[in-house]
Amino acid sequence: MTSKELKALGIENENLGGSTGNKWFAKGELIESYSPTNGKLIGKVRSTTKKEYEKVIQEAEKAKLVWRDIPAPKRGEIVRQLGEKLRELKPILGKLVSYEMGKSYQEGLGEVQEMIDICDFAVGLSRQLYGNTIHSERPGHRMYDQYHPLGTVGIITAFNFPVAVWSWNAALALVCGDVVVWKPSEKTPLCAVACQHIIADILKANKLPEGISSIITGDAEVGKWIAEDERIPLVSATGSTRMGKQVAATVAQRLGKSLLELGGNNAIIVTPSADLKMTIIGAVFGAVGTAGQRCTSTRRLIIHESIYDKVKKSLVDAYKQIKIGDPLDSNNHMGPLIDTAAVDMYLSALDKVKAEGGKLLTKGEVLKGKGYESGCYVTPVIAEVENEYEIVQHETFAPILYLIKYTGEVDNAIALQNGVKQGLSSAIMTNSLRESELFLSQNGSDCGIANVNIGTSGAEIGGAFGGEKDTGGGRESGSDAWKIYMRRQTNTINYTTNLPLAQGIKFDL
Ligand code: UN1
Repeated sequence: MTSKELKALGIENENLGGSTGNKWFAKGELIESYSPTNGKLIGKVRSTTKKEYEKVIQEAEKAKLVWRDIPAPKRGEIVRQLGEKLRELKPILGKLVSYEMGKSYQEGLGEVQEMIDICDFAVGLSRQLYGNTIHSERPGHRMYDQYHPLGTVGIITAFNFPVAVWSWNAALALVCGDVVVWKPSEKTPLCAVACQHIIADILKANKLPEGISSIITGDAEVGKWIAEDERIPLVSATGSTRMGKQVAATVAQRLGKSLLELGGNNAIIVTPSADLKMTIIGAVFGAVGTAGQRCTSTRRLIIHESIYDKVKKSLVDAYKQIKIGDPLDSNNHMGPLIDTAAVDMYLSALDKVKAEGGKLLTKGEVLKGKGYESGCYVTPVIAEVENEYEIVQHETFAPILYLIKYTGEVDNAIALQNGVKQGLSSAIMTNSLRESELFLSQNGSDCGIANVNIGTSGAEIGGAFGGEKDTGGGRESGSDAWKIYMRRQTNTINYTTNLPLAQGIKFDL
């Protein structure tokens, strides 16, 4: 990525981190961003100090009074402009995502497409923030519920979707009349700087207060300020279950709301009637796409014993075709892990698989030599395991795919699929209506996302996104996920000259 391309996204060698609108001021410690693709320094960002954080929140407090008073469809117009700008910048922003995070260029573009899609969704939504009307039990009374803006929404995001997750939250929050304060991952700060430049320019061009969109940069400590802050009624956090539990506990202490989108341990059930070609493509993309660093990545394949050996062989053959290298080179399927700490976690997970009795079907190693200088490239692994292994129960953010055999009916496979703490995404490959309906029923998958004849990753923004159990229970993006960004109010109006009481209570003076 050239410095000219970076400049077009507002990125300099050294960037002032935290900003409200286009005012960049953070002067804390330097965060250096290295590309996992080649180990080169891309740029530096200053982290936000506590004093600067205060300034951000004060700006947000001022801006929210103006923003909530602007009609929702007019707020939608601002989000429409954001979507337009993203369309224009898609090739270059997609490239930055790929370069700073390490996912393939195609997936970088796909991530920016998710941003565009959520903007389109939010624009339509800005005319559909509906409440219900309710028939009152009292004569001459009318009841309805309506949704009002919440105020300031804190957004904490992870490195693996360094731009899209912000947009899922920000696009909805903005049409809902909220202002947003974003703490991006310290591993991908430049993607955040680029997004903030885009939205800040739009706010400026429309003469809107800068505090409508802010970023604060830094580590978990900065995230904690958001979680503790009573001026932030909703905190949306994406990341590990460990992080989510800390955020949830802190936010709950002050009775704030949290929207949590945490770890997954996603499985595909492969039944005897599965279309094997579709299964292999879905499983391989799910397991090695984004180098296994999506929260929706396929981590487990639960395969019926009658087709187990066939599926295993096809997978091992497919893995031989996978080209690993610079994600910006379209010949490669898989790029690097985010950093060398992630590589260490991958290696330690493989040791644990072996120690617990698992068998690796492909070699798990760190690649060396030309093109692999960053030390972040690893080979994707297929391992035969038991579902109960401690390591299988754990989400490892790496391209490790576990094969688990099931016998008998599909109920056994569903029990294995549900037999983990996480509950994000799940899938079944089947041509049996009975199996498919059972999987989607109350006795089926316990996940927030349950798919039939597609893989576990690559959800569209139109549906609500999130999961149960250790995944945190939150829902982002489509369907009616917008409701969490607003406060609900029930209104009852009496248009008579009498005051009848509800429940038929008599109270005469
Ligand atoms: C994530 O990994 O945090 O379903 C989000 C998918 C993407 C989003 C993943 N639409 O894989």
